[in-house]
Amino acid sequence: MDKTMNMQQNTNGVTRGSDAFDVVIVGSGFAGLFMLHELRKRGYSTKVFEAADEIGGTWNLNRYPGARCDIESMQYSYSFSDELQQDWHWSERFARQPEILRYLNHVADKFDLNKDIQLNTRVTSIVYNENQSKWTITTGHNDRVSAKYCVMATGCLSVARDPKIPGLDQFKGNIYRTTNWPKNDVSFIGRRVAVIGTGASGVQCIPMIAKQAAHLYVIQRTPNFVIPTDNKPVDVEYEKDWKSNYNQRRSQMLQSSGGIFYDYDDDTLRVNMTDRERFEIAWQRGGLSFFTAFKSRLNDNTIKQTITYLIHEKIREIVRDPVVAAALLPYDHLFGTKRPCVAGQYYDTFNLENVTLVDIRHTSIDKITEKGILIDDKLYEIDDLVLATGFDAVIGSLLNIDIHGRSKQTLREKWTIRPRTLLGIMIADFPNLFTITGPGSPINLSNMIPHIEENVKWIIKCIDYLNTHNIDSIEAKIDGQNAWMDHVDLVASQLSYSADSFAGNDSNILIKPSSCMRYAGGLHNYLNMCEKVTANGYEKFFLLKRSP
Ligand code: N01
Repeated sequence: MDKTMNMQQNTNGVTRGSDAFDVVIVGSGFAGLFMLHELRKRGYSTKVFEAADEIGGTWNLNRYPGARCDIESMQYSYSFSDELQQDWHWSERFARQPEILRYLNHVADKFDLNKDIQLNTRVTSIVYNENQSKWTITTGHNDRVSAKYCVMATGCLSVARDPKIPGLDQFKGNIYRTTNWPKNDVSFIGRRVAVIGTGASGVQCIPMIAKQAAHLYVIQRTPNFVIPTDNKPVDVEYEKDWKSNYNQRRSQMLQSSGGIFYDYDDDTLRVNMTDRERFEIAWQRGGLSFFTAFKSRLNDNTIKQTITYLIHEKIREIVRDPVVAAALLPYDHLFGTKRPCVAGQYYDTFNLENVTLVDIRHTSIDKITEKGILIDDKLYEIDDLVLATGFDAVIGSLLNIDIHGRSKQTLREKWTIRPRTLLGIMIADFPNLFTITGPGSPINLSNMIPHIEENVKWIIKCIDYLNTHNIDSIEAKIDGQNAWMDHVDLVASQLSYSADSFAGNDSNILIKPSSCMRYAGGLHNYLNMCEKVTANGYEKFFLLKRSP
């Protein structure tokens, strides 16, 4: 239904009315919620569309057993409200998915955000009207609204990727996806289960499923480095310490490469410590702060080789069967050239009698049958199949929407060869459309929450600037965008980051980015560059003045 618009000018000179908004936000995860909060605080009329039946984005959908954040809870949280960070109590050092979702619901309630969020509504198209400098947003219910600005808070990890394995639809048992786990409890007690995929999600659910299943087959194509967690309940002293030093630590996080505060690094560890001693301390402490024990040398391939060697040694120590241990050793990349996984008890799981590792690096799954998985003529009979095969990451959620920019060009056409943005925030030919943690930003190479918060602040500052300077639209310049993506590639190659380590290389990704999608030079450097662009009056962007 095409609704009649009832428009008027607000004090910012922006059109608004019952179906016309200053800003439409797509998505209600960490990014969408904070964006809404900040826009409303400044008086911009804002509407959020959310496809799911609950807020929370990735943290709503990824309910698989063992789902947990690999950044410490005190740091994987909003910094914008001191009252919020003082009041909220995290129960575990690394929060589980249900607690993170409770936190997001608490934030939405506390700041009265729900009233501007429309759930169960998928945005299907977003079309730019050049004459009016406005976007028309259409939903799956055929609602149509307009907005001066669009903010894509669609998340990097929201579109599931099913593997293209013949016969998947023939399987008669249950199929579960880590990317979209059912809300009801799933029991694997007494069941024969297979998990396909050993990425960040797979390695977290495997130890949990192994505790219940009669037998678990782990189908592994590429082994990853899996760092343990020193997860434990948050104790009173630790919490008190964080809550009394939050401001200082949050700003230290922004000055770090990973957006993480660490209370130890290679400077604070003993100077004459051997690499093995450093490694042992880091391994015991676990989590992503593992990196910091070698912080100042991580650009050096020798230390990457040393850490790789020491982790291999650890795996051989933990896993009793030498053949299984050998199959679990990452072989195609050095430590530090791909985001490592974090999970408790991962390698120990392969000592359990009821767990079988099926290594398919030299072969592939022939097909799925009614009864199970056929690999090299051997049928693994199962009752339940868990697909931990990941996401059409970063670009999937954007390309799923029919986005038409200037001259009716579609984003899909623009990104045929590779996704291109300026700073991961704006795209040439798509004026007034912002992407939070878009391709070309650090994405999950840093703590996502400070990254999201800083992107939101940049966008808010930009919209305020446009309004106070009577500017109608902002748009990335093509040469600025190309220069940014060249820089992203250069940094990735300097650090030996593999181009497709995140994008996935499965054949069902329609558009295969040929280069790195993430800025690997560190959150601190990225934010400095964003700040510089703003300070220089939005260099590398076109600013079009409003006609008198
Ligand atoms: O997905 P992935 P994910 N046959 O793409 C395998 C974040 N995250 O959901 O490597 C057999 O990493 C594939 O094998 P290969 C985190 O940012 C964070 O696990 O392509 N196997 C791989 O093993 C992460 O980067 C947290 O050879 C097939 C796996 O499936 C991102 O999410 C927790 C296959 C996919 O791994 C994505 O992680 C969870 C096939 N046909 C996730 N197709 C934390 O904060 C694919 N695979 C802790």
